Amino acid sequence: MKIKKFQARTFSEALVMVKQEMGNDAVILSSDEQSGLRPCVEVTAAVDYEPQGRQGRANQLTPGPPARPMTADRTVHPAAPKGAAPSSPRPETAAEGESIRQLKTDIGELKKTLAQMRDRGYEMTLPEDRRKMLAYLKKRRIDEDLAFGLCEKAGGLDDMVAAMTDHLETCGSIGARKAIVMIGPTGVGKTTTIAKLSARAMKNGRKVAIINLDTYRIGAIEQMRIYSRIMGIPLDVVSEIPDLKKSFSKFSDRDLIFIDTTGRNPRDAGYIEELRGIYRLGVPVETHLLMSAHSDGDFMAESHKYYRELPIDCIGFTKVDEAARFGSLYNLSRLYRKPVGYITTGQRVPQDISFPTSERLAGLILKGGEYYGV
Ligand SMILES: Nc1nc2c(ncn2[C@@H]2O[C@H](COP(=O)(O)OP(=O)(O)OP(=O)(O)O)[C@@H](O)[C@H]2O)c(=O)[nH]1
Ligand SMILES: [Mg+2]
Repeated sequence: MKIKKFQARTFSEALVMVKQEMGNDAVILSSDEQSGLRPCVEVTAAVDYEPQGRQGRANQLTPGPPARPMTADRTVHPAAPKGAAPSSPRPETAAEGESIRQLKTDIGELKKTLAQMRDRGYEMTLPEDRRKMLAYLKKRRIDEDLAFGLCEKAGGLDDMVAAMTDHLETCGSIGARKAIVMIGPTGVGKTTTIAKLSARAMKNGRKVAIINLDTYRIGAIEQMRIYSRIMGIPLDVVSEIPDLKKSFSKFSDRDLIFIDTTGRNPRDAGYIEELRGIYRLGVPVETHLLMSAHSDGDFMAESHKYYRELPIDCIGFTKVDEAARFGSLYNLSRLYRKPVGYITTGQRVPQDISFPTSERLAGLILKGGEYYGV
């Protein structure tokens, strides 16, 4: 076990130093705040040191003849020709095999316990009021790392709203480019949001058109046909990305063209590559990624791996009215480092959409739906 003291200006800085030097498995043993002319924090951390990685450590702990590599027992056939392996190991006895399995289970348990201790250890380094704040943030589903950053600077709830306001960026306006493509997982509300945004744009005197890009050929265009008919907006349906160009020419007299895409699982092979084709057409396109505020946090974070390959300009959060916690809005806008364009708060077209300031957004995330009126 390696034990070391770290000194830094803040706990976060000290924790970053611990992580950098000792890795994620480090455990905080103690912490101390030192006042004076140069106030600082001192954190003592420990790590169960593993110079050769997991396998190396398992070998060290394995009973039996010294330096007998466990992997050789499994990978070298007893009948292998001489010289095929560095040494010819004797087969593992049943009792040895059982004790190795037991040791592996114990090590797994130990690692889990260490990880829990580490998380609790980080928390324990905080003064009481900040610990309460951290619990408040976690309850609102704000990612732990971000929560640490927030409660380090903030004294009370209003300070936290102010700190979060500084971190959150919102779009001043949308539709700066001629075309807006709406992407996002299935059923998040892409078509409905386009209807809402189109209605607003028309109210502001802009001439709008809609293209339904149905490359998956699921034929789900009826909903959009109805919206376009009611609002008197021309609609084109395209099933191959290169054909988009023809639609763009057709709508050359329009100020704004919305492109509705078919919802797909971002993990689907080829989906993101297919969307990339849009940007090769040489038409100025603004990309809006829609995410449902009540989606599973893990799925949202995982889908970032795929969507980040696209030139996203802003994020729209839908179904805010159905969410109980709003931490994902903060987590995702920080993860993508993109501004929030709008939030949608219901099924009604066109009214259930709003364009909050960073401060109102921070209020929603930290104080809840009642504060925002949803
Ligand atoms: N509660 C609530 N429902 C919404 C909101 N936005 C959309 N919906 C509903 O969500 C459902 C799916 O909306 P769509 O607009 O069809 O979603 P989509 O992303 O176009 O779906 P796919 O094209 O199938 O991927 C519909 O029943 C919408 O009325 C919202 O802000 N709040
Ligand atoms: Mg749709």
